[in-house]
Amino acid sequence: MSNKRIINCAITGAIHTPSLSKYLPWKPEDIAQQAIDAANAGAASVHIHARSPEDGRPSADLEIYRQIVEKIREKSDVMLCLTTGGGMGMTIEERTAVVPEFKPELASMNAGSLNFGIFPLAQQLENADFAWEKPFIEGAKDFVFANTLHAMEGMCTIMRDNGTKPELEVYDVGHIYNVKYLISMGVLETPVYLQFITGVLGGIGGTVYDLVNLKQTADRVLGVGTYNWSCNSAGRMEFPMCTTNLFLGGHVRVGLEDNLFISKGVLAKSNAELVEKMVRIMDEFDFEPSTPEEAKAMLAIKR
Ligand code: KMH
Ligand code: ZN
Repeated sequence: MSNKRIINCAITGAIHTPSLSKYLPWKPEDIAQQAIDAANAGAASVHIHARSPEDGRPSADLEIYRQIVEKIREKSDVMLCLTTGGGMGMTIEERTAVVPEFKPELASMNAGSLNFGIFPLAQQLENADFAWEKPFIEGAKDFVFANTLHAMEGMCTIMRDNGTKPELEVYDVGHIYNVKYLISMGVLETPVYLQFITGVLGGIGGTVYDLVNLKQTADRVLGVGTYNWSCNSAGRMEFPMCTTNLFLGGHVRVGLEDNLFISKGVLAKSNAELVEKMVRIMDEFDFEPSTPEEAKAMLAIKR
């Protein structure tokens, strides 16, 4: 087994809000700069969401994406993984428009529907800087993140037609069966790239048992050798889960989208700081971060 592993860095997301950490980037230039710094620290892929430059609210505005994408592409050869998960309340069309527009190497493709139970975060938003933050997070209690089979087939087709590899966001074992269906429909090509997202209330938990369950289900349902996989976990289990996944043969995702802390009670000052910690852990166990070129070869990205 090679000792090279891909570090994916999820820069800002659409869940954490500005008042939860002053280090969460939300202006386009800050999102781009943190992505460039994360790449310089060892990330081969950066996962990008756009936010309003006025108040940090998740945005589907292609002009904001353009500012971010152009700045990163100017300064770095890191792989771009643009979100098509978007943010709560966006339509599938709004979410997917980034793919034909920017033809990124990777785009997230959420592999099923789920409840998205992030509402407990609202307790930390009593004195939020922006009025939208608390109601937005509270709204998650009555929100289903809808990714129907019809929508997923459509999104995969758009990605296939634009030469973008789907990074398949798998939040639970059932989503692996959805991936099998999408392969059988000819809209996904093997080897597929799975991102096991653990620890979201509504999906699978964030424990080693859950990770092994996902891996074993993928081996059985999709077949060994037909997929590559990475993992991440919401909150404090980010580093334990990523470290475990290295030994299973998988890749890792860190970043402020999933986890705001560098250690117990200490906010990470940047995405690069989280990537640097991952690189240190990898080095301790003789793993090496792959370059973007090596990552493309591993994931069979032709662009
Ligand atoms: N924020 C993650 C839990 C996406 O952008 O498409 C989900 C995510 C999905 O990364
Ligand atoms: Zn995301």
